[in-house]
Amino acid sequence: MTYIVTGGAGFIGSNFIFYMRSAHPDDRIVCLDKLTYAGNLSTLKSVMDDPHFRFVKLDICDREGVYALFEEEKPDAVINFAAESHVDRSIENPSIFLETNIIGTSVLMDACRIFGNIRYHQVSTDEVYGDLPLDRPDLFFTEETPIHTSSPYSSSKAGADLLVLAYKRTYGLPVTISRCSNNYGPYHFPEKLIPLMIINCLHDKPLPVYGEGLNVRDWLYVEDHCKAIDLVLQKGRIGEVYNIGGHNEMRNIDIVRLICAELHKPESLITHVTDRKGHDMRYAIDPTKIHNELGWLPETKFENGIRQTIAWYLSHEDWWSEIISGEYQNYYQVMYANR
Ligand code: NAD
Ligand code: TDX
Repeated sequence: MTYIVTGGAGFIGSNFIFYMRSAHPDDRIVCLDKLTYAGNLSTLKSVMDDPHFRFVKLDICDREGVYALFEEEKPDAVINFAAESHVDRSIENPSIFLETNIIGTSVLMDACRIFGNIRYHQVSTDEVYGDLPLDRPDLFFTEETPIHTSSPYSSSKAGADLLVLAYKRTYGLPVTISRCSNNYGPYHFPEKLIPLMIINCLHDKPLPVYGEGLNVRDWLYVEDHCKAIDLVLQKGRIGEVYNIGGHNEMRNIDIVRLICAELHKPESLITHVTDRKGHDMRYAIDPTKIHNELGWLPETKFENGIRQTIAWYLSHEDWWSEIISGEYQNYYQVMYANR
């Protein structure tokens, strides 16, 4: 099998490539990535010389380039991780989110149609369901929960999901969609909550918690997500959506306190800053469908996963110090100064 994995130089895509190389060593992976600010070639250095791996720098919106790659590689399946993925950036500049997340998805699916009805998997998010109230812990997102988005990011992901289902109905493209909750683990870009707090803690810098920090996210270790996608790819029913999540709901403030405790830093570093616009209150996935149909269950307990993740950041300073030394400083200044 040859898989085209888009966005493989980012957080989840790279972890997926590592997982697939070890779970299916005979399969070939072609990673297509534009290398935006969020993509890092250094992340992929352990597979760069692997004969079953190829890296191609390409924008998923570049129709000519994408078609040429499909013609050359004749992939059996495409797994689309490529996206603009940060909610805060989408609030500042929505247009690139529409370009990459919607137009890019359509270009990839057109290539799948034209070059032989190729199997297509869309990596989506629980954010397409909007949010749940804090006072209804009995409510969860199922695959039947209506789409009800809050941010330009989640709206662009929802738009892409609708397009994926339309390509199935209109053209008979063999598609699946997975909608996962918040991931954490190695190679998570330091603009996101967990790595940002770990790195700020290590520098004794303020820990900027939006609002009161009572918002709840349902955290899943990235490798559990990768295993779920592999299962959907191998055994999922065509045209179906699968929710992925591990029933691990945590308040932001508790995550930040836990990071302080693990790193032996004082909670006085915590600084409450202006809340995110349109901030979703609670995400919580009901993973019954993927469990019943495909036998998936999360394997990593949060208490172990977060310790492993913190240990990873401690031992990979070379990876993140390079990232935060460049353009990231401007980003941080714009997003957090005077907040
Ligand atoms: P990320 O921002 O870390 O990585 C995105 C990757 O896509 C980068 O390597 C970037 O260079 C690449 N990319 C961006 N635009 C591109 C383009 N036009 N053409 C080609 N490549 C491009 O994102 P992530 O956190 O790894 O998320 C991957 C996918 O999973 C996204 O689709 C996201 O919506 C989804 N998702 C993420 C989470 C999470 O918690 N991080 C949860 C659920 C779903
Ligand atoms: O500095 C911060 N302070 C803070 O309080 C940051 C960066 C975040 N937060 C809060 C906002 C959220 O409630 O932490 C929570 C998590 O924030 P993010 O890490 O930005 O993730 P989130 O907005 O929940 O979205 C993530 O999960 C779903 C991914 O970035 C998306 O790509 C995915 O679809």
